[in-house]
Amino acid sequence: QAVQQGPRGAFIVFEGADRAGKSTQCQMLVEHLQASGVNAELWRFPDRTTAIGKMINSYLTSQSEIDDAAVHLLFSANRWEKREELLRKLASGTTLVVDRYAYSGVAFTAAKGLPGLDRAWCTVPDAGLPAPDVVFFLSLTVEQAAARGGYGEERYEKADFQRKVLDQFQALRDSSWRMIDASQSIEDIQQQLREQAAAVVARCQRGAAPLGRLWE
Ligand code: NYM
Ligand code: MG
Repeated sequence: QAVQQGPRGAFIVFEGADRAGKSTQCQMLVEHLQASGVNAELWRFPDRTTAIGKMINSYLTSQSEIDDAAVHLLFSANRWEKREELLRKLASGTTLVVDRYAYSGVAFTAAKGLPGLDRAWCTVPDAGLPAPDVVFFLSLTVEQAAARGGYGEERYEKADFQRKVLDQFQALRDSSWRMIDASQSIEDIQQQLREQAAAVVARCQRGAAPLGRLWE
């Protein structure tokens, strides 16, 4: 466990189905935080740069087939392998804005509806990971996503599957979640995120919020 000296950074996660605008909003939020003098970094899961991440990338781009349970564990392992660095960054005062986390991990696998791979099973590998201080859930229906030009070419980017993913996300909501209507303009969404993020960053700086653990 990293020793904390001085105020810790905030652990901010973005979740949502594909095409909700998470990457755009994350990028804008990090730039805004940095411009306001907050030490902040943009992270994303899956982190496709590691050895495990490369296996995940090959699966998502359909260059390889991996057993559904096995690939679920790879997505989780990809978070565990970044845990130490994540804790170190937060302890040293860096705020992390993270594009997807374990909620995506559970929602996408559970949406497959496979026997044995229900939501309860899916949460087990991620239990005990650092819990985010806040989860911004960018909420967009499949119809709204389609109206935006639809999905890309990667595995999972199909309307029927995304509907099931949204159902799974609903069941994973907890008190850390803030629901954001992602059908608003980019600027309006960003404004709300900035206000809410500022409050979370301030709370962490005051030391008023110990970092929790996920699903324990
Ligand atoms: N995804 C993401 C999972 O299936 N499990 C996970 O644990 C995570 C973090 O990967 N369709 C899925 C959701 C996305 C895909 O994510 C790639 P992105 O943000 O499009 O690179
Ligand atoms: Mg995507």
